[in-house]
Formats: sequence, structure tokens, C-alpha cells
Amino acid sequence: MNQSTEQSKRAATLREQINLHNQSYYQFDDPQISDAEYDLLLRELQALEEKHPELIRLDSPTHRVGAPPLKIFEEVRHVVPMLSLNNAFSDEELVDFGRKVQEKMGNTSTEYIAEPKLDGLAISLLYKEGVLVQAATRGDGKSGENVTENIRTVHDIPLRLKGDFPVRLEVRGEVFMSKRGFEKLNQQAEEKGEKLFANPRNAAAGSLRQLDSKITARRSLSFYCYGYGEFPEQNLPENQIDLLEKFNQWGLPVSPEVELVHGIDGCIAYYKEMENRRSALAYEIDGVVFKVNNFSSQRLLGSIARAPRWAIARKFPAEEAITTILDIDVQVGRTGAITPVARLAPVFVGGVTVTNATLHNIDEIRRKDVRIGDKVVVRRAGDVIPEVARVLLDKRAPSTRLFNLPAQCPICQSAIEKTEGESVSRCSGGLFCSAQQKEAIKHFSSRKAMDIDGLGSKLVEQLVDEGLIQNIADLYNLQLEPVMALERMGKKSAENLIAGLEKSKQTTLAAFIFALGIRDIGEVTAQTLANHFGSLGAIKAANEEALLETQDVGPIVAKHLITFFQQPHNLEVIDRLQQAGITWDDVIIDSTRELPLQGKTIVLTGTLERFSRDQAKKALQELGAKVSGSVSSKTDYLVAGNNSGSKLDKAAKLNISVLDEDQLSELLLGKP
Ligand code: D41
Repeated sequence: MNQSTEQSKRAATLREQINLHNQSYYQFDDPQISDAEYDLLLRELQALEEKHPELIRLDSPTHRVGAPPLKIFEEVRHVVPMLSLNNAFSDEELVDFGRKVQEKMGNTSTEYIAEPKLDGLAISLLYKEGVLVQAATRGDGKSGENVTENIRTVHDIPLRLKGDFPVRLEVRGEVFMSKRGFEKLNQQAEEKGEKLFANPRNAAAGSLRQLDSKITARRSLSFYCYGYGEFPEQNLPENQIDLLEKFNQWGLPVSPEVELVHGIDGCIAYYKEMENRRSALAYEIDGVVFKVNNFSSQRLLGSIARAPRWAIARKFPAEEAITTILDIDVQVGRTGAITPVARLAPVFVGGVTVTNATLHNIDEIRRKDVRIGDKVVVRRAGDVIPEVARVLLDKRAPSTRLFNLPAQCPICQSAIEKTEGESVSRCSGGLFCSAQQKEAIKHFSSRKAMDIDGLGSKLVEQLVDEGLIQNIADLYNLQLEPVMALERMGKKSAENLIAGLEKSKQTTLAAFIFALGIRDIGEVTAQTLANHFGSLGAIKAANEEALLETQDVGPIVAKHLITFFQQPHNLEVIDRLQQAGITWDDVIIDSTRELPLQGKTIVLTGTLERFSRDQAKKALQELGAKVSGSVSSKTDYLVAGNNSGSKLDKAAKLNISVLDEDQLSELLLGKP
């Protein structure tokens, strides 16, 4: 064999090996060799290609690490224009869109493709004979920038297609950065004292618009495709969903969240579901996109003003908005924790009008350099409490004022104290502080604690302010008449409260422990304690050593428990609660046998038909399982209901057993 065929063979082998290692590393998170060994292979291929440029292939993995920097990006004209998307900001606007589709189509229920609206940037990829030859940004839709070198560094994007693809093919999709990739990038920027990116979208755009593709190569960008540009007419399937299936076969990534839905009702249901799942997704989305599935229907509907009439983006309410901090107050929590709260000029964000936002603690205020009078970005994501995300420093007026924590609790005037090493300051007033009284009672009556119907937080405040109650035990002494006499209270509401109190008396040990509001004892730890000790008496009597034997209990939690049960005041309150008739069945613990699901970690995903998530979680915990929110190598089972998404994929990759709802029932009934 002559030298040049030998080298060409070696290059081919190296390409294949590197591609396989890339796949293990980037797709399966499961590297097969060390970074150093990988570098050796890559450098050998780079050296070969440098010496023998005729060996360079357009799909060589050496392109993944970046090319020499460009001076400027060339312009690329889009032969098939890249359309834009119309937006719907409410269900009504979505219904309106559906009505127009229906009018034109005349038939009954239209099929739509539903998919998340990724918050990244749109690009167009050109494949010739299956090899990626050009990538361009959307630009103004008619022409964009040539970002081929940068796109070659994105590992989700195949440099060569698999299978039976058309000779010339233009694929369109979104390049985006995962939430984790974004956090990592900003962390590195912070360490180097560089400017931070405001959000993953900007980070993705900034990374893709680097003239030096070696920089792009170091950013973790991802890609999903959703459409086509140039595409041979005769190869086009009937429906959008079939096209996505083809993309998949050719090795092009398609979002696993894509679903076929029926009619606008189906679209609305999908929107609601994604709204709930949004925060659990690995990447930011700013809405969902619906497209008429059938291509001939799409053609019939056509486009106006460069946006198709067959597609619409249903946008989520913006999660960030700009407003002014009018003042800063402090709030006193259940355990005395002092939380500074920004009073804001009212602003519409995350679908509601917000007037307060948490500033977390004084260290956060200093870190973000927040001052009274500042213009700030307020964030409200899902059901999370609105927070001040950052200050617009370039808009700061000279009149802004620094905020300092008061020395005394604004409610009870006790001293505010800060433990060294902790960022939280606390009111030292304990249960003499009426703010702490109120919060403790609200917590006690909340759904996952004693679940007292008819006792909302406004009523708790009224009851304390009017001197009818001071602590949780006083609740069960409440009489109808004084409650009825409260302002804005009628006979009916008062009766509801008394009935709610009566009903709450039958509870579980775990709920009762949780309801007591012992510091750092959340719902899960309360359940663990109940399972482990079986009775309140046993928990009260446990010393540090015994407590530390419990799963999830460390020295700090153990100390909080011991301190709590040492205080005569607390013991008296518990006594009074039991006197009032609060009962539960002790948990039977058979010391010779562990709980059936002890030590098992289970994740729930999708919607179950026979249980709510909370019910399933509770039932599993009672059998000793730990119920976690995300799939990892520590997960024993994934319980997947309807419309399960990315967790299912992850479980498959990690080889984790997946149970359906029937199998969950069997597990709960103790069948193998
Ligand atoms: O996820 C997205 N951002 C997304 C954007 C998507 N899932 N689908 C899209 N579909 C289109 C059409 C219907 C025009 C093919 C889009 C976009 N366009 C789009 N992205 C930026 C401008 C337009």
C-alpha cells in the first residue's frame, strides 16, 4: 500500500473514532476515554489534515473545534425566505387563529403540530449530498449572515446526514443554549470579571456571532430543527409530522416535546401543559408554536406579510419587566427570618401585576447593589415569588438611597440578630413576635400540614390582631360567636372555620410533625421521621445519635429537633393540641423488615389518571421511597404518566426502569 492511501485510511479511522467518542460524550453523557486520550486522537487528525489538505473532508470532526477567525460575516441570501411567526398573547387570540384556519379549510377538526418555542435564534442549514456546506442566520428573513464555521462546532448538528436524504436540502431550526450551559458560561465570566449575559438567548446569539469560531466551540449550544427551506417537491411528505420523522432518520435532532394535537382545544391543553412543565425543561422556552400539520392545507392557507397563516406562536407572559423600587421594607417569617422586600411601582409581569418583590437578604442586596429609587428588572417565573433580578446601573439616578437592615424587629421591637456565616438575619422575639405567631399559624393550617379548610391567611391575621388566638393550640378553643363578630365575617364563614378545624383533627403523624413548623423540617423529612420512629413519643425521646440514624437528618436538623422538644412552651402546645382531640394512627414499624420502598428513589413525570401527583408522592413516601424531581443515575424507577417528555428520554439513556400507572398501583399494593 502506498503512503498516501495509508494516510487516507488512517484519517478515515480517526474520523470515525472521534465521531463515536463525540457521540458518547455529547449525546450520552458517557465518555469512553479520558480527555487527554481524546485530544491525542484529535491532534493526530489535525496534523494529518494540515500536512495533507487533500484529506480534509467537510464533515471532519476537526471542524468542531473552530477555524481561523473571520474578518466579517459574509451575507447569505435565502433563496426561500425565512418567514416570521405571528403571535397570540391570549387564548382568545389563539381561538381566533383557529377560527380563521377553519373558515378557510371548511373541514371539522384540524390537526396541529405543537412544539415548544425555543428561545434562541433561527438558522438555516444547507446540506449538499448529505454534507453540511452552509449555515446562515435568519437576518431579516431575506438574507442573513454566513455562520458556517461556528455552526460546525455545534455538536447536535450533524456534519453529514444518514440514510436516504435528498441531494440538496435546506433545514431550518433554532440554535439555543441550555439553562445549565448558560449558568456555567456566566459563572466563568464572573470568575474572570467579564460582563455577564442577561439570558440564554443573548448568550446563544453572542456565541454564534463570534468571528472566532474557537470561542463558539467552547460554548455549549444545542439545536432542534422545525422546518425546511429548499426541498425537492417530489420528496416532500404529506404532513409536517412525517417531515420531522424524516429529519430524525437523517440524524437531525427534533424536539422530543413535539406532539400532534386536535383542534384548538388540543392546542390550549398543550399550552397549559407546557406552561406547567416550563421550569422543569433543560432550556428556556418563551411559548409554544402550533402549525397546521397537513402540507397541502398549509399551501392553501398561504402567507401574508411574510408570516404564514398556518402557524402561530402562543407566547407565555413575559417573565421579566422593568420597574422602579419605591421603597424597601422587611418582612418577618415563621422562624423570625427577616426578608427585605422591594415595594415597586406596579408592573405587569408573568401574567400578573406585581407590586412587591423579594430581595432575599442583606447580602444579596449588597451583591446586586440594589438601592431605593433604582430602576430594576423584576422576574416572576411560574408560581415562584417575584424577585429583583438585577439593577439597571446605567439608569441610576443620583437620588438613590442605600438600604440598611433595622436593628429592631419592626413588629415586636426585639433585636434583629445575624449568625456569623449565615446570610439570614432573624428577629429574636420568637413566639412573642406577632409576625412569627401569624406565620406559624398560617403554616400549621396550610394544605400539606393540617389542611384546615376555611382558614386563609387574611383570617389568621385578623384572629391574631383581634387577640382571639396567639398560637396554634388556641385555634381549637375558638368559639363561633367571637369569630362571627369579626369584620367581614358572616355566620356561614365562621361555621366553615369551626367545621374545618373539627375535620383537621384527624391527621397523620407526618403532617402533624410538618405542621409544627420546626426549623428545617420540611414535608419530606417529617415523613421520614414518622416512618422511622413510628410515634410522636419516640421522636420526642430520640437523642442526637438516634436522630442521626434517620435518612436526611444531619447534625443541624437533629439540633433543631432536640431544641424544639426541649422547650416547655412547645411541649405544652403539643399537649393542648392532643387534648383538643388531634389524633393520628401511629405508623407501624416492623423492625425486622424495612419499609418496602426504603432506599428507593422514584421520579414522577407526566399526568396520572387515577392519582394526583401529590397523592402518588405521599403514597410512595409512606412506603419509604424518596421522591425526587429529576432523573439521575441514582433514580431507581421513573413513573411515567401521559404526555411524559424529556425525563422519559433521560431514563432510557440511563437504563432506568420506567413504570406506567398500572405498575405504580402494583408497586403501591406491594406486588413485586
Ligand atoms: O422554536 C422556535 N423558536 C420556532 C421558531 C419554532 N418551533 N417553529 C418556527 N416555525 C417557523 C415557521 C412556521 C415560519 C417555519 C419558528 C419560526 N418559524 C421562526 N423563528 C424565528 C422566526 C421565525
